[in-house]
Amino acid sequence: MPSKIQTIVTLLTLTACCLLAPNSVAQAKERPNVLLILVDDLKPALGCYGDTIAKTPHIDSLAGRGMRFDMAYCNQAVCAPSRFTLMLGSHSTSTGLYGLGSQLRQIIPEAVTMPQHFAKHGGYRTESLGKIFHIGHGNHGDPESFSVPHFKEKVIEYLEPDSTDGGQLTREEAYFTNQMLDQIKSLPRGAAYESPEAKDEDYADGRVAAETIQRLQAAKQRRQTEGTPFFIAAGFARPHLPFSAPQKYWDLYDPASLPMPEHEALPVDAPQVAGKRGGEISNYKPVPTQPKAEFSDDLKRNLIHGYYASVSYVDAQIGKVVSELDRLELSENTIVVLWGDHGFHLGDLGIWTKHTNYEQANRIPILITAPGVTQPGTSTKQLTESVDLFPTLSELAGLPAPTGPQPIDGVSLVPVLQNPSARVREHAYHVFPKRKLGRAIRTERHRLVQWKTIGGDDVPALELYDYQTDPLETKNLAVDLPEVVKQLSIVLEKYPAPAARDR
Ligand SMILES: [Ca+2]
Repeated sequence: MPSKIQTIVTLLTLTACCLLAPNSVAQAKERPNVLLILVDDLKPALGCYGDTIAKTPHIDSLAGRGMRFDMAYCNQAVCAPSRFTLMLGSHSTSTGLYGLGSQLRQIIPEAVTMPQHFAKHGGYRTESLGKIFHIGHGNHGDPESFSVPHFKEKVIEYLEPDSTDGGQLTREEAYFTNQMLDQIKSLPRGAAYESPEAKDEDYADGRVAAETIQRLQAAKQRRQTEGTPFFIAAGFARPHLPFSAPQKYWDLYDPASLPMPEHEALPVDAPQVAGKRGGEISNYKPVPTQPKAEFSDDLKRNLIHGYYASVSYVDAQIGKVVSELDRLELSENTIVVLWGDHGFHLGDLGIWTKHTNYEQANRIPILITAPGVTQPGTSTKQLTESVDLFPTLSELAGLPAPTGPQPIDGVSLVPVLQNPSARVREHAYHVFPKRKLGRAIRTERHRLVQWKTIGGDDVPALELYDYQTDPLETKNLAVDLPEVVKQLSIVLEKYPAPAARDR
């Protein structure tokens, strides 16, 4: 038996160790858990964002617990680069990670991603399920980021034999499973949508929700017995194409009352490089394969219906996960974030999917509930970027701010979480690389896009939109409003020269 003095000395030593080691693993028992919910291709087509069509009761309820960000933007409107910006806190122009096939560890071998930062500085056990880092197009995810092997699930998935011409490997399935990448066009196209009588778990997102629930249960046990906080990233694939969702979610909508695109022409006087026709959508049947072909009204309506049905399907899966968090009494010490990796064009400007610098492809939902920090049912119009989540969550968890080695472009949103009027950004910055790189500055009122070859001396092509007078981006006003162009160009000039594409 130790003497009383020995016990007191031991206790004092332990206390001193804790006091001398702020932000250390020793404090892990006090740290909040993190549940990061990532949703593929989710624009703010949600009831909580004022969409009167969307049936999204569970995400709406999640929004009611904390703060909704009304002017949140992704940093690049396509899966892989957008997810890198989130996980690194770095713009793609800072890293060169612009492509679906860009390899993080080849370009920045020692990068410290958000979950790595949480494990290293906070003693977190970090887990990932479903679509987190992009897998496909030559990418294999980032196993280094997590404490345990990734729970991998499908992105492209069909149950109906007709959707795959009787079970053949289709183009997008091949892309997302890293098969036949140099022969994609020789493969048949899969269906753009299907609506079988099926259970939630018959598709990937239902299985990701079920596994996340298991992981939460195990994490609760671990927290109780070992004190280990968790960082769980759960990634859902819908509403990414194909719109494969059980029939019951399609039945939530009356196709006749769905909103059809209001304005289907590209903006007047916009540079050709900025627009988009064909691309990803053309890899699905029955979409016309000619890039300039018109879509029938039926096709447009089915695609819009499929998007909303997929959003409702995902909403139900997220509801199950959040409800389990409550049942396990974890909500009071778990930060919950919902993030869409980029927006989505549903025929507006005649564009489908993403890959542009326009509003619909770049505005995203961000919901943050931080126990003890956010107030229920709050919202903010402060401009926000994906890169901000890494420093924000680090600060909320009492961890040091991220320092790289990758360049950190994000700023902490904690002041905004405490006060929705607090200002941490004057604008949001996002980019999209095509033949030229388009770099955009979005303020509350305007968006300037400058299209220029990386490292080239070509005269930049400019776009300017005024969302107060022209919310649908019908006309490029760059020539009409030279003073605004000048002012926003000065802002853009302050950014570092963009990293090369072929790094
Ligand atoms: Ca995506």
